Amino acid sequence: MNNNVPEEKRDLKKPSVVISKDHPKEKKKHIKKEGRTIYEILTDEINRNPDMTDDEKVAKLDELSKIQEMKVNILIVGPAGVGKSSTINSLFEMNVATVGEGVDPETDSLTRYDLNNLRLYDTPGFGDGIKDVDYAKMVEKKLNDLDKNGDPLIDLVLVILDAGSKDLGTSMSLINDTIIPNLGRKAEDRVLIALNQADVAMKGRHWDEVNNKPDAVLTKFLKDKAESVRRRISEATGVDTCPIYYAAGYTENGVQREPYNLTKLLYHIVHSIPAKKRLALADHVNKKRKNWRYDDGEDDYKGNTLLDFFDDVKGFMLSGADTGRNIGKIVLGKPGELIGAIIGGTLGAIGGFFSRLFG
Ligand SMILES: Nc1nc2c(ncn2[C@@H]2O[C@H](COP(=O)(O)OP(=O)(O)OP(=O)(O)O)[C@@H](O)[C@H]2O)c(=O)[nH]1
Ligand SMILES: [Mg+2]
Repeated sequence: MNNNVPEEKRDLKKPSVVISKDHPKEKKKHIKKEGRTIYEILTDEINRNPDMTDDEKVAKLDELSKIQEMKVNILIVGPAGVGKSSTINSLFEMNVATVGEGVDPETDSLTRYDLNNLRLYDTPGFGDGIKDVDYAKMVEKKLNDLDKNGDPLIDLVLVILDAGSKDLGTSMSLINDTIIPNLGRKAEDRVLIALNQADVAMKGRHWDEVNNKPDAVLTKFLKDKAESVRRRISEATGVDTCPIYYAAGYTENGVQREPYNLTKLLYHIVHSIPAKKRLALADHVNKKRKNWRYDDGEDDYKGNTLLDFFDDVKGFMLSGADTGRNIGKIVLGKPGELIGAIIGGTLGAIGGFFSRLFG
């Protein structure tokens, strides 16, 4: 395969569907729901900043336009029916990834969703319909695609596994024999393993319906599972990953299961993306507040996600001023207030944007 040709110049064999928010219908929805994009807010803030000279403004706007060109590319892989499409739909503001209800793999070839600078590649599930070897080839090819700077195109591979599955053999082979070897050095920075369907991992038992979380028995089961996956990858490849468990949630016959630990999943995704590119995700975080309500409480995932986004904006707007994480630690738990307080004054619009991030 020719790895030296940038993706943009190559014919993608299976881009099949590119659903873009530039489509007039989508655009209307996008603007109505999200208001100004973070890039538009930053442009206004720069133009209005009384403390900057015209030359400084031009330089900052130039820098911003470079940031705006940066794409984040996330490849989502996992077995058939594990909840890849449901996960995309829960995380991001996009009701376009089809969610399967029948027995056939719903997503039958690589599907790319363009949400402005955020590009999500949803794969069909392996195991059914598509042969494991063909699936591995498709993943390998994508991992060897380069962007226009000659860097690897894929910023992050999100591997979704079934938290309840006893046999993870095929998934382990895909991770150990295909994904990690094709990520090169520091593979652990570009792969995230997430165990979905935590709610039904013990066939629906031990799920606390009232508080939408696993009870102590199921929590132990899930932690053991995550640890076992971590160990199997580490032993086979020497790469240390940090598998997490969550539930993407579902709606079925009017019954709704709200997501669990989606906050943790988003935090790990944002944190894995290079700081300069993170803003690409900020515009598309799902605004449904209930999606972000339940997690294991082991950390302030929402606050930390905001700080990660903020780190980026701070670096860009205040170049060098250190108002970051130390202050963050003090006020953590009230991320909206925190961001507003730190940014304050002229950058208030940005604070407002981030305080509304999770609906
Ligand atoms: N109980 C439960 N069901 C889920 C969860 N996430 C997804 N599902 C259900 O699992 C089924 C498959 O979900 P999809 O999102 O279509 O899975 P997929 O991995 O994209 O499937 P393919 O594209 O066919 O490989 C649907 O019925 C979802 O509602 C979850 O966290 N808990
Ligand atoms: Mg799917």
